Amino acid sequence: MNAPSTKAGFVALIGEPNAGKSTLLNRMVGAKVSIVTHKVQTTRARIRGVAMAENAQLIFVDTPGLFKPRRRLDRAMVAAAWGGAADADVVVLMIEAHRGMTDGVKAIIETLSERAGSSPVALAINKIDKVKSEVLLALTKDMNDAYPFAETFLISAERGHGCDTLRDWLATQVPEGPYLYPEDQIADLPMRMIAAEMTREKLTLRLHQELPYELTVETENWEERPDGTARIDQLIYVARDGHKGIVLGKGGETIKAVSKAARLELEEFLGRRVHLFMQVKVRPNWLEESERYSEMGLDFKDGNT
Ligand SMILES: Nc1nc2c(ncn2[C@@H]2O[C@H](COP(=O)(O)OP(=O)(O)OP(=O)(O)O)[C@@H](O)[C@H]2O)c(=O)[nH]1
Ligand SMILES: [Mg+2]
Repeated sequence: MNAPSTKAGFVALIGEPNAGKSTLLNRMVGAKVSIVTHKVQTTRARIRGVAMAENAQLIFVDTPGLFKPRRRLDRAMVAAAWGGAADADVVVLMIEAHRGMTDGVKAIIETLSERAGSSPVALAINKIDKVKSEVLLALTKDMNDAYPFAETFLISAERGHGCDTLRDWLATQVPEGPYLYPEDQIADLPMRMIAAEMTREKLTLRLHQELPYELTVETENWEERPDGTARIDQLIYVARDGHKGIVLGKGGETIKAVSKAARLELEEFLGRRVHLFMQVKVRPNWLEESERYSEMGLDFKDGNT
């Protein structure tokens, strides 16, 4: 008897910032590998998460949101997102049910067929928990009139509605072939980067206005200790003097709270104790330094185009 055949392929999740791409990736993987906030432009680089659907291995590629870039970092993020779509076996365009066909969505559709090449593109209308079903019917029609989607799914990435159906369909779309990752692997991202992202999420949730967009977090050192704990040192780069004080907070209360929240999440992820240390550094030019981009997993040159 022949061994049951396996399938494996890449599924790119693209869409406007805040569409719920990272939430969907985490749901599909069954663990939090990509950070989520209520703010736009949370994800900065491509993040891969691995999910199994019976005999198919789906490698979900979370991407930064697509928007009109202004700065070098924006351009590198948008290039990374489109690059994810170009490399994928299947593309899922996520939009928000309550926002509908925004100008941003229209702009994505304009270049979508060129970018996706011959890969099928599915539409996932997310956040259906926020609208009435009549809205969904009309939106499904309008979107399919605007683009020949292979299939449309109505989902709530947060609550899980429709996600199994989407996953099962995606499994039918990836090519036959051996698994690309060990079956127990859930992410393809170095732990030091996951740890830095967790801290950046906590900072983004606490800091206001532009500040989250003007900082970056790097894990400088990771030391495994004989007692089974880990000592992790992180650097938070801010662009302005004034920002340092805001990140620290009165009497250091902001950084303390951020550090505690990040540590708890990291301990849960790793299943062991962590000693987390953070330092804030003012580096006015970090947004123009190629090393910062490679640490984030972005291509510095992409920011030039
Ligand atoms: N009501 C509702 N909220 C959702 C749903 N899915 C995601 N969200 C929320 O939408 C916000 C954005 O979610 P993310 O997953 O960070 O969105 P994203 O597309 O990855 O955003 P960027 O990384 O900025 O491009 C978060 O506050 C989520 O909790 C959903 O199905 N329903
Ligand atoms: Mg995201």
